[in-house]
Amino acid sequence: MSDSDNRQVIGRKSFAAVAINCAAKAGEWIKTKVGGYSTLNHKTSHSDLVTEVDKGSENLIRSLILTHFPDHAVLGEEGVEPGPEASIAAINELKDAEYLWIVDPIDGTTNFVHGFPFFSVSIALAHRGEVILGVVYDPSKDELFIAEKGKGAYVRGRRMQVSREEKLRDSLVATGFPADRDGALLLNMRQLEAVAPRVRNVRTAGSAALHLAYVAAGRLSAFWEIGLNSWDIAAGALLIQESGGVVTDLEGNPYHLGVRDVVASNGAVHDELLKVLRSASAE
Ligand code: 2AM
Ligand code: CA
Repeated sequence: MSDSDNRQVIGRKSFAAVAINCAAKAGEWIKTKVGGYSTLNHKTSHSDLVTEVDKGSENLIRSLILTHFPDHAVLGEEGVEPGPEASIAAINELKDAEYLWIVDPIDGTTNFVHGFPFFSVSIALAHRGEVILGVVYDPSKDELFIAEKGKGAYVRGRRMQVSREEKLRDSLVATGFPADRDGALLLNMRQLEAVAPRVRNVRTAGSAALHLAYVAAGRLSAFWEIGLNSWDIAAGALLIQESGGVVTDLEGNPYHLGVRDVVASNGAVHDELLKVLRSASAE
């Protein structure tokens, strides 16, 4: 490596430092806007919301990333047309980029709009299709969850470990109610009907990224949701993998950037949960 290359590397911030900076800055700003947003628009349905704060947060994150890494690609929720087709096309187009940042500027916009303090900023970095860095920041609790591939996952400076439940009957499980009321929501209701009697209890708090972070931290045994987008899942999936858990699609295939129907768990209850979910899909 030449001297000039060396100087560049030394002067560069690490990927993790940039991700933390982006999530913290955006999160703190979002928190000041709870109850104070001015424009509320609907995307695919009456329950699929977006505000100017989602867009401002994404702009802030995008410009910070590109300041440090002008050659990297950035995929953000607000840069993609609403609806599953555009989301699938966007990730397909970008997934093989050398470096791709995948950003959800507010995950849990409905909660943000209602002042329910469970929303997050989710930022992942993929290298040729593999997630190598994930940050989920919860500004309401000032909790930052971070994982780097092969280096573990941390919250508040402590290494995270998934929970130890071995059976669904001892498990606290979360799901999310999809915005697609005529399709995904109906299947989700059948799944809920199958899962609820078999677990200790079910939670549905409204931010997929934060639910995934909670599985990583051992606060939830498992989480599933259907019809999600890459930016809801990418960072949280790495948090779980680096905390000893398992992330798959509904069929049990390992997580990849194209997964939309996600099942995530501590590993021990994974097969049991998949079986129950499959029985509901088959009905
Ligand atoms: P969002 O707030 O970034 O939109 C709630 O069940 C979870 O589903 C949240 O993570 C939310 O992310 C996501 N979500 C909401 N509407 C959605 C839609 N139309 N398609 C996919 N995911 C959606
Ligand atoms: Ca969002």
